[in-house]
Amino acid sequence: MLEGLLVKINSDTFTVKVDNKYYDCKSRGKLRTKLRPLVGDHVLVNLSDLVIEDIKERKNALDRPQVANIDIALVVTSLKRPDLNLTLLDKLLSIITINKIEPVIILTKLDLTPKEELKELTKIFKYYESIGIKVFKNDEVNKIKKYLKGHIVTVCGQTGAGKSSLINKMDNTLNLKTDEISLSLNRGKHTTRIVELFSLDTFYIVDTPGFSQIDLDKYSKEDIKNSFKEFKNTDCYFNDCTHLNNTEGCKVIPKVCDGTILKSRYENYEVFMEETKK
Ligand SMILES: Nc1nc2c(ncn2[C@@H]2O[C@H](COP(=O)(O)OP(=O)(O)O)[C@@H](O)[C@H]2O)c(=O)[nH]1
Ligand SMILES: [Mg+2]
Ligand SMILES: [Zn+2]
Repeated sequence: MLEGLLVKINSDTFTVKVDNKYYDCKSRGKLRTKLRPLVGDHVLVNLSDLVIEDIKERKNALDRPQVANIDIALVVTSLKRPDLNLTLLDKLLSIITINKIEPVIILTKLDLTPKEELKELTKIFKYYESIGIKVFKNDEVNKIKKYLKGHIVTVCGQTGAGKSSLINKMDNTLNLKTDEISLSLNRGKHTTRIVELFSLDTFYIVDTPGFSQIDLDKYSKEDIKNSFKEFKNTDCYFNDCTHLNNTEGCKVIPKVCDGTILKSRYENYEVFMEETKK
């Protein structure tokens, strides 16, 4: 048996890359009921009968898109059409962080944004950089590619944000469809979902149709709290402090008041804590 990387799933055909060759395989029925192989999985394949025999332990697994072992998630963030949505951005950053994936913000549609507005937005994104999140503009293709070297990457963000366009810019031989009809319009229709990791020169990337609604109810309040990394630097001494409702002695709330912590981040935190499971 050989180890390979599962790079594509089309219904029940699993394409596995072994030593730079691609094999279309089936998955063992027994294994499939236990754990369905995901794109990004390191699998053991039997090349004589083209069957996936086993899945190696995963570092992480996401629902949307259905992928495993992702190192970096590019949060493709449109400033206009669709307009910047800081709540969605913060929610994606939290979910990605909870899943032990590094989030990277990619800004799009700067060309559609008036100059004065861009100035204000620049301040906001400086804040994200200050809390340790990389921020690129979508025209910084070479810088982005350099940063992704050696990693398995996914994109996420709203439909129409410019995810497929970005991947096309990174490899113009891919020709991914852009401007696809919003997924919600297709609801009800049965469409085959293909998930594929594209192999670029030095990294792998998966495209997704995007989404605008995500639930936090499978995450705990503790998960959400820990995903706001900037709260950890405030030495709020109370380990069980929720940083909510003017908790006495809280070291986070004063930093929101004095502007050290971005107000919209804190407001989103309050919303997310309400949305998590009880
Ligand atoms: N003006 C402008 N249009 C963009 C930019 N990025 C993407 N688009 C356009 O936005 C639309 C949606 O892009 P697409 O890549 O399909 O978005 P996706 O749904 O996130 O994959 C397409 O018409 C793109 O040409 C950008 O930076 N500026
Ligand atoms: Mg797309
Ligand atoms: Zn606190």
